[in-house]
Amino acid sequence: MKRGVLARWAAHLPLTPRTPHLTLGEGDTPLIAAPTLARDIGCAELWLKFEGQNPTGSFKDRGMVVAVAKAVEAGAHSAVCASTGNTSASAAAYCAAAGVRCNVVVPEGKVALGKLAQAVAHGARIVVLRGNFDAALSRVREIAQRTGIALLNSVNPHRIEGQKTAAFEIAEALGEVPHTVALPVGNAGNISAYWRGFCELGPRRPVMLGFQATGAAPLVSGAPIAEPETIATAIRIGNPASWKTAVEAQRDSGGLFAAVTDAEILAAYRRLSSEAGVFCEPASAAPVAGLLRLAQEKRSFAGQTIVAVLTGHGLKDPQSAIDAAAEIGPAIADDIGTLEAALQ
Ligand code: AN7
Repeated sequence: MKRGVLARWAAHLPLTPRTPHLTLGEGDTPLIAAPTLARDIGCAELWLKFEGQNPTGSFKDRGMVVAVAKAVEAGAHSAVCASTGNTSASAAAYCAAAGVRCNVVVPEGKVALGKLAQAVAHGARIVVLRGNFDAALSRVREIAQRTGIALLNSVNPHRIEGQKTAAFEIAEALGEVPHTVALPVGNAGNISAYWRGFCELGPRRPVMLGFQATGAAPLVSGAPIAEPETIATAIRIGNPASWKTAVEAQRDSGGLFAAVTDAEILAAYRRLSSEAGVFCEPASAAPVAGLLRLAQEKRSFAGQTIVAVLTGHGLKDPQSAIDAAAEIGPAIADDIGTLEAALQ
């Protein structure tokens, strides 16, 4: 079978004979069953679309492979993005593979360690900005416009084109379109991309549910948030660039935006890893937290097939996992009796 988003979905992507055949093996991520969560949500089936299994550990790879390939096709030698972490890790990896210089601008102090490690490892130039993601994005948009350097954020339409392929995979794997799709929403590119994918597939479309963190929920309040705050640093975004298309997805699908607290996100994060065996990063637990909340508020999902999109891998943010767990005890003596007692 053909590997990678460009090869598999060529007919649905804006490729030409001059587009390089770039791939790191992205896409084809699994749908994983989560029966205990499905029971509590009250649906027939809950499937976790685990995008953490992409090459750099997040959904960004689907769009990045298209954006970087198109940038190379257009003759770019360098690229830039603003990022809460995953975009920079993905951009750095695909630029490395394509021989493009990568520059990433990240908000000070709010990027999970694994993501920063990836950007460093792949040789990106990292600029730390005294400001949040929204400030970083507005600066790099201006720089890209002024200099012509390739912009790799999801305001680049090729990113959305690549990310829509996840919708194709879901429909293919289930043999039908699910009733409901739930996603975490930050800059709102991904929910826009899924909606585009489902619209291209045909008239049967899912209800789109977008979940934000309470401290960073502009799509819920209806106005930008100047100082977004959440433990889910990936979605610590106050003024989503794809606001308009995200609202269209919500409205045209009969869906909704809702906010979940950091405590609800962490509870869902722990249940996903300890009950479903799927280790995602905190932001990715937001849709599961949201579905559990809606079920508690008596919204009925009876008989439904639901897909929750788990956007990034838990290893991206090991500190959150350690902080969320019971304390690990001190080292014990290397002695069989002591060990046996410790394991009782
Ligand atoms: C794990 O990397 O914005 O609503 O700069 O990393 O399409 O922005 C990350 C976003 C959800 C939100 N889950 O997706 C970045 C960045 C994870 C993420 C989102 C992000 P969008």
